[in-house]
Amino acid sequence: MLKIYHSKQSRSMRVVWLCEELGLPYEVEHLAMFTPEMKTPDYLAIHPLGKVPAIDDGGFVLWETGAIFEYLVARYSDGALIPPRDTREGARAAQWIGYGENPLTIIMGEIAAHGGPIPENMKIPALVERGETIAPALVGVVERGLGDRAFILGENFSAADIMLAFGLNIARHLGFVNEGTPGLLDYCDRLMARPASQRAAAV
Ligand SMILES: N[C@@H](CCC(=O)N[C@@H](CS)C(=O)NCC(=O)O)C(=O)O
Repeated sequence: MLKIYHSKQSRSMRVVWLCEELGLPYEVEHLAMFTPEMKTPDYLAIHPLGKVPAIDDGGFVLWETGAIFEYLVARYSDGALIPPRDTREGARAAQWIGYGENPLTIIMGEIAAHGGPIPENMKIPALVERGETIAPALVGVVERGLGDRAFILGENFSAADIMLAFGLNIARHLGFVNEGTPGLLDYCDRLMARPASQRAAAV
């Protein structure tokens, strides 16, 4: 069975959510964030930087959320959730899947982590300062991309929405998604109300 290396409330939630949307059976190995258990030789053999997510699919190990998404959808879905790569819609999905990680989640994650839970000796205050300067523009890109549509690709939910939701939720927690961005507030609520995202959040 597909194994997902996962830390609660981390990026790996997106992989669990995708599997829930696909109805794909999986098992989870939990790793505690910012602890030595993520940096053991055994786990570094799975993910070379000792991060999550990573998957092990019958001995095939893969890391990087975007690559995991493409692999799981190509292998286990009927094409739902990521349109074919050789179509414009597929290229647009790749654009938002990429953007959902870098810069959106990278920058929001840096502000949240370096302004909060990481150990003091790992904190870099300049990352918080830089992130707070560019965060409104990063969120604005998604707001304009979404427009008045239900999902980022249009009327249909896709894996790109999962990728964006994670970064936007951190942005919301940090106050960059707020009453001044009502379309994004509704978008976040719509995504987090999906039964699959709620099941994933509980894993
Ligand atoms: N671009 C990578 C980022 C992976 C990443 O930074 N994961 C975080 C979880 S939110 C992590 O494992 N951090 C622990 C650490 O850096 O030690 C991906 O999307 O898979």
